[in-house]
Amino acid sequence: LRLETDLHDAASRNELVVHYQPQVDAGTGRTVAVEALVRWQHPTLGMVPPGVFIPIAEDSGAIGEIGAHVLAVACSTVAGWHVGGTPLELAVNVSASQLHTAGFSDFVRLVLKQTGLAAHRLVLEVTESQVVADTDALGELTALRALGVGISVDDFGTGYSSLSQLRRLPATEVKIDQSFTAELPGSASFVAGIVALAHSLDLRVVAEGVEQPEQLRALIDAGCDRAQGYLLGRPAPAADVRSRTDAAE
Ligand code: G
Ligand code: G
Ligand code: MN
Ligand code: NA
Repeated sequence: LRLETDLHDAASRNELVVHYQPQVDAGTGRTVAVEALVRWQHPTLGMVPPGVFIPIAEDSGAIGEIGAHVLAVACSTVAGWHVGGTPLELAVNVSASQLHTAGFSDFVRLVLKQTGLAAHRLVLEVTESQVVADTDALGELTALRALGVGISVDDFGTGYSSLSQLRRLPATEVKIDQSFTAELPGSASFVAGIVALAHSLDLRVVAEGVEQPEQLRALIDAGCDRAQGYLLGRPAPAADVRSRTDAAE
């Protein structure tokens, strides 16, 4: 209950910190995107991880304000980032409850306009199980897609969605869940099957949780497009990531 009360003020008190984790192109090894991952610097409890407070924020309704804050901060931070002259893309996690907020896609359009981040550089990550059977969420995702924003299916393969449900999602990308990556280089044919399925639906494939060189090798061999994980870079504050991107050129 304490956390829930404090959460409502976390954004306005500047206690939310956004970290960024690189996503690299499987072919070139170059960083092409970053995923924004929020942390909560609580005044007395210290760093509270999102796995703890995001579910509480979803239940209490604080997720609307927190999500809006993360999106605005991440877009304005990443707008000027580029590697080798190519602007970086930005992935931001979005809860289904945010998609239910009236005017969410209008808010996204406003943030893009105010920060100067082109719509095609933004990818919103949604969890398959949260949105797949949710008509209102699907409608909002379609509106976002129409803006030019990418839609990524996070934790892909861990839900129980049917393929026909997945085909109805206006998605542009899937993220192979880290539980599958962890089994590599075993299960390589299973992952290759996921990649082939996603490509047949014209979806880009990002693998999460890449920790070992053998896993990266197996993912490249499986035709995966992008990779993300501790091997390629841990989530870090903006200043650290920035020094590894355009300043490093
Ligand atoms: O960074 P970490 O691995 O601890 O993230 C744990 C979970 O929190 C992940 O499932 C991630 O999707 C979620 N998460 C991180 N940042 C955000 C955010 O800004 N909004 C939402 N809705 N979820 C987030
Ligand atoms: O669910 P989502 O994909 O949004 O969350 C990503 C989570 O995975 C974050 O909490 C992030 O800190 C974590 N993460 C990122 N890379 C790795 C990795 O290589 N290994 C593990 N175990 N976790 C990772
Ligand atoms: Mn994610
Ligand atoms: Na994930």
